[in-house]
Amino acid sequence: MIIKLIQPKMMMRPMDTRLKTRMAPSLALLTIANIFHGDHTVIIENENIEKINFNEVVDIVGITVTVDVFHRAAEIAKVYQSKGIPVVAGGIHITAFPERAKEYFDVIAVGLAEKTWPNIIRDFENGRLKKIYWCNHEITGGEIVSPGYHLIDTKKYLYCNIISTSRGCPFRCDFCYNSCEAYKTLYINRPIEDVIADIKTIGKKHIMFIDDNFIGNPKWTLEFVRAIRPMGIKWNAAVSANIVDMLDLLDEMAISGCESLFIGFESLNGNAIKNVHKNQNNIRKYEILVEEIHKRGIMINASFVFGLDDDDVTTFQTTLDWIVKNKIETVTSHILTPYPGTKVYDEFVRDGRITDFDFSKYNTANVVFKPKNMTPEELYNGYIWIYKQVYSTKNIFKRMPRAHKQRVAYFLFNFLYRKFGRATEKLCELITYEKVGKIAEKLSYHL
Ligand code: B12
Ligand code: SF4
Repeated sequence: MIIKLIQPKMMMRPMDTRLKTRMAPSLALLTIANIFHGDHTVIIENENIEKINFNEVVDIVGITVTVDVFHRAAEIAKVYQSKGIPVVAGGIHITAFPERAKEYFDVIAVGLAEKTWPNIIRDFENGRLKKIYWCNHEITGGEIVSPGYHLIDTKKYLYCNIISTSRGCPFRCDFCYNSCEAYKTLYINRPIEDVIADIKTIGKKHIMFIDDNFIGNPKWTLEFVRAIRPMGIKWNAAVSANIVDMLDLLDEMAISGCESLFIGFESLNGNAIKNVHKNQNNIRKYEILVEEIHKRGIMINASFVFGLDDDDVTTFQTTLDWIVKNKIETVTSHILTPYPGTKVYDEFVRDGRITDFDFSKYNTANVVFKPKNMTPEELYNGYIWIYKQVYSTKNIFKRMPRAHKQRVAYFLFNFLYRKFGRATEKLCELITYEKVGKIAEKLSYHL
């Protein structure tokens, strides 16, 4: 059988370049491709990189869907359906909000493909495809399938050393997909030996763990970082802010090669944090958290969300001052976005606050709801303003890390990726994304 797996074109934000769309391959599709270990012919197409070849002969199509690409996924499905080829949609958005998807796709796969895809393919072969397949999360970490890393065309990407060590998150922040019904009970770690096997397959000295929360199960994390320490790799991951209460774990993470941590600070306002039930964040400990991480030679990518009900126009300046004062190495900001299926979405729908139901705008760079203490324009302008301020030359120098060994990575990311991304994009087109990624990796992590 010939199976085609598609990642639709993502919706870029005003500050994005092709460096973002070429950043990494889709682990979801590589995982699905590996479920049958070569029993079928699998073609993976990433629309961010190449045009979809609608003329290729295929038996069934699978599309991975995040909210921003829902509309595009439906368009792609229509073309295949007109040729009589069934289309299966799965992924985070489909899992969080399956109802609306039913009318656009032949099959809806809710949850992890490890539990739905084998049944879908079996039923398709027997001519008995159902409308909806569920993975009810009775799945163990050991059942998670390793992505088919051998299938990646590495020339096309900046970075391919990505590993997922878990699924889900133990927390349920109101704006996150983890607050959706289908994810409420999902949090699993993979067996340590499976993750180590992935590191060996990738065979590189720098790895990015792309879990929602690398310390969701601190006991697992401690055991894991102790196990990878002898491998001598360097790594980055995302963790929740309560790591401030786990300094021993942070010590072990630093010793095992941790270079940088992504943390959802979200807001400097305690009420805002409380109102979205981000209970693991204690704003009174934010500065200690930053200090403890920096003290261990680890850089921080701080994530903030703007437009929470306690935010107003002063929030942007306050946040910028804090970022610069605390020498935060990189910042990711978002406009609050009511992802369908989340608690925030349900509340906003109930209160009539959603102003735009066009999901292609749900990429955290558009105001799609009525903010409480700002106009939509003030929120949008503040979001653009803080990005420009954080990445102004003056503030890049002000935020420069004290440790000399971190400065190359710091300047490469801040200047080449963020500030002059368009020039870097041109260089990538000339000498390939892979080469630019490799040079940056070598220089940044002294590999
Ligand atoms: C890595 C990552 C990226 C990379 C993407 C690299 C790539 N080529 O895919 C980059 C940095 C480029 C990126 C960009 C964006 N991202 Co992003 N990203 C992630 C992250 C951290 C990991 C994704 C991943 O690989 N997971 C591991 C895989 C194996 O898990 P999975 O995708 O869930 O797949 C499993 C199941 O869902 C299912 N499945 C998935 N697809 C399919 C398809 C079929 C047919 C079937 C049967 C099953 C199935 O089976 C898979 C195997 O178990 C997630 C958070 C997360 N936990 O997933 C956010 C996440 C997916 N991103 C998100 C967002 C919002 C974005 C952006 C819009 C951000 C922005 N402001 O620009 C953009 C554009 C998104 C896009 N269209 O791709 C949201 C999506 C929210 C939503 N409701 O849809 C997430 C969930 C983050 C969050 N917590 O809010 N992202
Ligand atoms: S800690 Fe992060 S990943 Fe976990 S529920 Fe909250 S926002 Fe989502």
